[in-house]
Amino acid sequence: MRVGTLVLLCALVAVAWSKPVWKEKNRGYKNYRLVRLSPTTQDQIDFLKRLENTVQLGIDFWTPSDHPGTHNIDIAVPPKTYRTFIRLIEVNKITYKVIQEDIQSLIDTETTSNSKAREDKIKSKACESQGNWKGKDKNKCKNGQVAVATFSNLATDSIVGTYARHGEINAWLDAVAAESNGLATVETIGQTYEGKDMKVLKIGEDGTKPAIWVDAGIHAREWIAPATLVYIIDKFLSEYNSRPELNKYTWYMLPVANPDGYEYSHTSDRLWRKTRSPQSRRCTGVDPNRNWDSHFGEAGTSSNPCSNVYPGTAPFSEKCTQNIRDFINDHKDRLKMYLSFHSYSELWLTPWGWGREKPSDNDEMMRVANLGKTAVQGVNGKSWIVGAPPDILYAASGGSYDWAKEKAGIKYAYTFELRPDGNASNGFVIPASEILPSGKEVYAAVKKVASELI
Ligand code: 0X9
Ligand code: ZN
Repeated sequence: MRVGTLVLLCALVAVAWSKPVWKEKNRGYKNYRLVRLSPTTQDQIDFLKRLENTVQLGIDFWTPSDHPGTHNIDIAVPPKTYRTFIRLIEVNKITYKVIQEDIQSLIDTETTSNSKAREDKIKSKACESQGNWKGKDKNKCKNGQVAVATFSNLATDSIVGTYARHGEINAWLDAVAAESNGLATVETIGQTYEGKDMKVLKIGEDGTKPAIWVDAGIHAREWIAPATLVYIIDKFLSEYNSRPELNKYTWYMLPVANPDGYEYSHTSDRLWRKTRSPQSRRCTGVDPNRNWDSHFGEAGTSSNPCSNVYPGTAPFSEKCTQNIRDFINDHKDRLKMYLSFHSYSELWLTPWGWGREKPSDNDEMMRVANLGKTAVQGVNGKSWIVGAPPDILYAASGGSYDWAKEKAGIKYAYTFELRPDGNASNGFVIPASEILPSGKEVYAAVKKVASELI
């Protein structure tokens, strides 16, 4: 037995005696560190793969271990197991750096930024009938009246630029559809495991035009993704009719693809990723981006129900993936493109996610993706990386966009990893001030690629 493995086993026995970290309720992240590792040898990568399956340590790989080549691997580590973790890393001679001392402080900053964004929205709304708000950090409307912010009325007001709750997003979809003069309608495509409505906004007429599907928030904790899609929906509602590249399609937009997980990430655990269906005596949830019927259970998955990349017992074991599958199957003859928004790393992921093989139309996939990348760059100068996950990220099977292309036959299928970039030290937890810049760059990309599909 190698020394690294022996130390790992001893550490696990020690950790097993203490209270398991995954059982915490209303989980906080005080003194959780984000540690960036730079493995250089295959042995080190193999060791990290074993570590990734060691759920007892309570560590959370923000970047999976089979990230190829020279990339960093970021891991959130609880204070309780930090010393054990570092000992394991040092025994295996892996270079590391602590890039965040306290993940809870990131969460707190994000919460404050979101409260501020919500308050600004409400003040702006409160002033609308009185001659407009004076702007950021002001409590007055332009006519001198006080702008009163009450948090009760955000649901049907504009939520653009905020991290809204699932109920608020659903209420907003209903409200914008009602005000759209028939341009948009809401369709409930089913309920989740917990009974939440999954609402899709359809923009444009049904039944005749080719169509494009966009979803966000398959992973619960990737809040920038639903917020970016809400921004894009808002832009569509004002620009669809005047932009030929938009109005030649009917668009189906699902801002929260995993509502149970998304709500749980708001109420109980900011870093929750999976669904919320019970999987074993101790562990809850399936990775909904491993739950699709495309190379199910192969690369980038774990058979441990406690793992963040547990694919479930069978393809489409989850209600949320079933509902999307059924809707897409019902519309697949008209669907030209499938887009799925995730975070983070600023990547434009092309098919396939499951392995290094390339689709026969890979050149066309890459052509359109590179045009999208250029459009993103034109907005805020962000330089996204284009490519297939096994080449630029890591192989992951059972993913939604692979299924959309392979099984539903949708020619253009992409996954986006939104802000921040892979070198950032805040990952999934970014201030609400990033929502509008993210929305603008992704909207530019979506418009561009819509004009290029053949
Ligand atoms: O691991 C994932 O599911 C995605 N990354 S994330 O950090 N958002 O979790 C990458 C998905 C790439 N797509 C597939 N491999 N299907
Ligand atoms: Zn994701």
